[in-house]
Amino acid sequence: FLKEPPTVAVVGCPFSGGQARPGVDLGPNALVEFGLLNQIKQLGWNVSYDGAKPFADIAHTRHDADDAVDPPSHNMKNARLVSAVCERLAEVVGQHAKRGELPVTVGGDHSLALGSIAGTMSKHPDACVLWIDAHADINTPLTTTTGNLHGCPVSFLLGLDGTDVAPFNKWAKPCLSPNRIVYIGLRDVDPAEKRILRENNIKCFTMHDVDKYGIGACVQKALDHVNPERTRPVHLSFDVDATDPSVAGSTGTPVRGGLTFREGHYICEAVAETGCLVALDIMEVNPTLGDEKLVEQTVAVGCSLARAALGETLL
Ligand code: 6HN
Ligand code: MN
Ligand code: MN
Ligand code: MN
Repeated sequence: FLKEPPTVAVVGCPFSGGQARPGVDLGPNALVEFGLLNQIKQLGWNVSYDGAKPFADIAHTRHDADDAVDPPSHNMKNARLVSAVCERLAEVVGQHAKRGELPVTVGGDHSLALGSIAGTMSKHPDACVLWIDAHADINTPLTTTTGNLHGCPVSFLLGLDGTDVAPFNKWAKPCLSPNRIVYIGLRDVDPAEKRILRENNIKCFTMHDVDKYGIGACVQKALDHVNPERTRPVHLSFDVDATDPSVAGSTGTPVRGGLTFREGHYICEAVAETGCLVALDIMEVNPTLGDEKLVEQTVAVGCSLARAALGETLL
């Protein structure tokens, strides 16, 4: 799916408007300062990076958007801001993909995956999505109880009831079908999300399944579901809160009982082995949460998950 020589386009997205806690916008710079670009180069990729860009002209890209500038609509907070950033991110990711590059979107909060996946789909309409997360992020504007759009991107990608609303419907067309997305790591799913997952027959490997079958079987079954012949392009969207808070605790919505360090990396390694990866997201690293040691550990895990997905092997 990619062009030779292979290029990774790191897309830094310093955005926190999809949730309430400041600091997740500092994620991209923290990973880059930790050496992400050189680490990817050392795996044999060409690397391009344009710096961490706000991706929208709208007055501010902070979490504390002014309700007068961006009034809540349908209970969604910062909807105009999130929509504008994701629309632009979709264009940028789509442009990189069309050049035969592999976009690695570094967040920033997980609302950004609406943009990154829309961008992937503009080049690879047959792509499938692996969503690695403690959360399902499939609330709609009608079901969200927090109003935080990082809990909603999947519903827009699928075009679920209630997502055909301004400002998103100006640009965000449904581009993914429910049988082309699979979850691993779930353990904090809202009641309405459980209903949506059930009604749409969406395949999920919760932490219960990881415990029961082991991560190896879960990843194999997940890939068999969305990509049975291993011929479809894969977009891997990794929310670092999928891992246990003891692994990557500097994140806004940590949930105990998560993936171990190895389980998280195994998922990335197994996706790399398929040779089908066309895009990667590393999301929700917040370098302002937790003590210095926890922050460094979380940033390091963000980088090593990316390396594993991009082909780093243990031997
Ligand atoms: N994330 N289900 C909750 C909500 O606000 O809708 C939590 C979402 C978390 C989102 O971690 O990317
Ligand atoms: Mn606000
Ligand atoms: Mn998420
Ligand atoms: Mn999450």
